[in-house]
Amino acid sequence: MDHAADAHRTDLMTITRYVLNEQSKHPESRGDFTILLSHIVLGCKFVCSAVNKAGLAKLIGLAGETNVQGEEQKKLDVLSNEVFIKALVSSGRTCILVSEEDEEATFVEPSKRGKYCVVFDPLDGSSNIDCGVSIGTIFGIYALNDGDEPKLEDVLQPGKNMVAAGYCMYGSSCTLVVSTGAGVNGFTLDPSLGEFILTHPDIKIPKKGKIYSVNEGNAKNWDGPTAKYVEKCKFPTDGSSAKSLRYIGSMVADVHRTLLYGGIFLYPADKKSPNGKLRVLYEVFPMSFLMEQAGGQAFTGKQRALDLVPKKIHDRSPIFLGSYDDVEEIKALYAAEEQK
Ligand code: FDP
Repeated sequence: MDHAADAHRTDLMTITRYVLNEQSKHPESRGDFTILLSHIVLGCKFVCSAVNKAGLAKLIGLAGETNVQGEEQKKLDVLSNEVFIKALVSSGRTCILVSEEDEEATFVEPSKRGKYCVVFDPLDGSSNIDCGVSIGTIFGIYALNDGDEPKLEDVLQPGKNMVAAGYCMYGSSCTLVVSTGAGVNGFTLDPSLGEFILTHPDIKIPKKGKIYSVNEGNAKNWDGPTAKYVEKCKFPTDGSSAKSLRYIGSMVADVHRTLLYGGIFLYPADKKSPNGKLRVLYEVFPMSFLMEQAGGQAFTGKQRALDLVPKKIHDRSPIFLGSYDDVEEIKALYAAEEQK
């Protein structure tokens, strides 16, 4: 009998235990972040359960549709947004919330305010909901100085100022990947316990990968460096093997695979969408934060993604993120283009 392995199996590192351990390294900490994270975890569990039951419960459908009982049905992304807004407000630790679902930022009423600003996409990859493909929640967190009056500029900050970021993927298992700026850890929901267990400690992305991930249907509208890069992935001229193409079309799933297996995920600019498609605050920043924390890079075609300063809460940006060496290649192509 392998006693060491057995001890490991019975000594579970739950996300709460992990965060409390981390908290104890900062004696000045009042536990506010731990409380905030536990409310995010609750939101993830709720959405995971709703996503799993979606087919059965007929939660899928258009918002405003009625079911056979004549009750109004909520579309999963609308439901997920409500769940997260309520979980975040009730934590008593947030002051500004920016959601992909809401045009305006939510300012939490003073009696329920805390110092954290949370930017999030409650259910990313929504075009995949109806066919049961992996989807996810993405979040990033900024912190105000104690006593500061919250204002919109507090969330219009570069991604490098985030204090934490993460995503939860609702796939064949429910996986929560988080960074508080000291590496990246992955937790998998054990449905029988209702707890996220540390399954992927200290995730490091391979320095170079064998996969590229992009919507090639947009190729005719790409700029020179993107077109050249994808061509090199398929027809390498340095004697290396061609890369494999994997594209789910659900950012959380594509980024999760990239983080674990290495390679590059790109949603570049094109003639039709000069700023790309993905949103800076709650897609580009959290994923770039995680990539850098895992040893990879994230680039916009012009600069380090985390240096961007968003002007509006729903701004978009092109993004190339993944293994360090793969992103170096695309950076070199853009640098060469600039020289011309
Ligand atoms: P979706 O439109 O399904 O919500 O930004 C949202 C997103 O999905 C990302 O999750 C995904 O990476 C991207 O859009 C897919 O876009 P394309 O369909 O244009 O490839």
